[in-house]
Amino acid sequence: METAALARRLGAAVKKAGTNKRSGWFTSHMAAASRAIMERVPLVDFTLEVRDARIPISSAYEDLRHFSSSSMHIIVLNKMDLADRLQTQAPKILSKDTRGRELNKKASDLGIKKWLEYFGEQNCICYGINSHNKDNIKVFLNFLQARVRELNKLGQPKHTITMMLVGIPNVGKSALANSLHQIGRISAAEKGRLKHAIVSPVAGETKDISSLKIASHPNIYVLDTPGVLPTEILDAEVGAKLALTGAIKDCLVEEQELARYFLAILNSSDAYKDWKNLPSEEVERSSEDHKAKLLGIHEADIRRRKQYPTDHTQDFVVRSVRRTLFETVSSFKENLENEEKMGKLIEAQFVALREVFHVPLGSDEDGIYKVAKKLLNLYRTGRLGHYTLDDILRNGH
Ligand SMILES: Nc1nc2c(ncn2[C@@H]2O[C@H](COP(=O)(O)OP(=O)(O)OP(=O)(O)O)[C@@H](O)[C@H]2O)c(=O)[nH]1
Ligand SMILES: [Mg+2]
Repeated sequence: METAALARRLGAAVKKAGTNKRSGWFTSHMAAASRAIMERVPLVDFTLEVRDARIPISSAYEDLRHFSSSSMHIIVLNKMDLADRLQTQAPKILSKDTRGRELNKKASDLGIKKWLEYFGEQNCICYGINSHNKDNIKVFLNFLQARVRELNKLGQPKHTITMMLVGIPNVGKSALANSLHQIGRISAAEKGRLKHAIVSPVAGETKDISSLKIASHPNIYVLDTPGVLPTEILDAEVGAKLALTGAIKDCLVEEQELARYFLAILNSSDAYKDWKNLPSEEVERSSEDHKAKLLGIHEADIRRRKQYPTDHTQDFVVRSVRRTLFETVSSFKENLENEEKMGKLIEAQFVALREVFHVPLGSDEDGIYKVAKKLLNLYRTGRLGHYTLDDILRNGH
């Protein structure tokens, strides 16, 4: 199938980029960070392994594979808002402690979802969150404090607890550290300046280990660490998924290839079917003009509004992209299981999207690159559907 073929091609590019000593993704900096992290594992009270909820298996932190079923190791599936909602849902606890059974049952009663169940079956403590959601973070903080109370019951109570956030690049470790720090400190009514870990959509932004306080009585600190990838990514499909979700810098693979891979995923999914009843562009434009007139907005203002990009224009673009993707896939009558046919549809989509994104007719390569970048940006911010790219059945072990 075309999706698999594109994944293999992309995965091969990822593998090749990794082995390049000067410009690859496994830098000497990453090697040093990996050593520093592993030295700290025995010293901290908990390790929170942050993974990307869109790829719960492919985003594992290799060095910690053997620790994952320890009660001091918690797998945090972050970016739940971007993953398939039918597979991962609101945060629910699956714990293997003495109360684990009860929590497990409660979770499955609520229809909780296959990934959390999967990790529960592997005897792993797993938690799903969206680091940008305050309510999520509050519940997660309570969960962490409950783990600390449990730990303190086991031995001499500790007044200072450390939790180290580890993970591959770009999974949201720093964003999570900041949210826990902001919310934890506010609820503890502590004064003093808030710290800020650098958060960036580009992988590999955190360079050093830093500590942020997230609770008092007992004092709990999280350590934010740089993202680390394995020295080699042997599985091409894993490499492709890491590149698409942003764990590997885009400049190391081609954006065009990433966008093609995304389109193949979208075309083989059901997500686009939700965009069936979007109003046509003409209807949308005339209703906008009508609204503006009712509000007494002058014609010249309407023109000016259309000229400058605002959030409103952005929404308009998102709807046009969705409409275009829906129309191109649903009117395509050939077999998408066939690699060549899928390729044909994807190229037609690039042409159609060029118009939607107003990419001027320049050189073909440049135009495709611009469309690819814009499309990837919309996908990565969750505006073109929610996809979980890993599969339990195929990867289950
Ligand atoms: N939609 C969504 N985006 C998130 C979430 N958490 C983090 N992000 C975004 O993901 C990107 C990466 O976040 P970071 O916190 O810098 O990731 P990191 O793991 O610290 O990355 P490195 O320091 O490079 O290893 C940023 O653009 C964040 O805004 C989330 O739960 N949902
Ligand atoms: Mg970071």
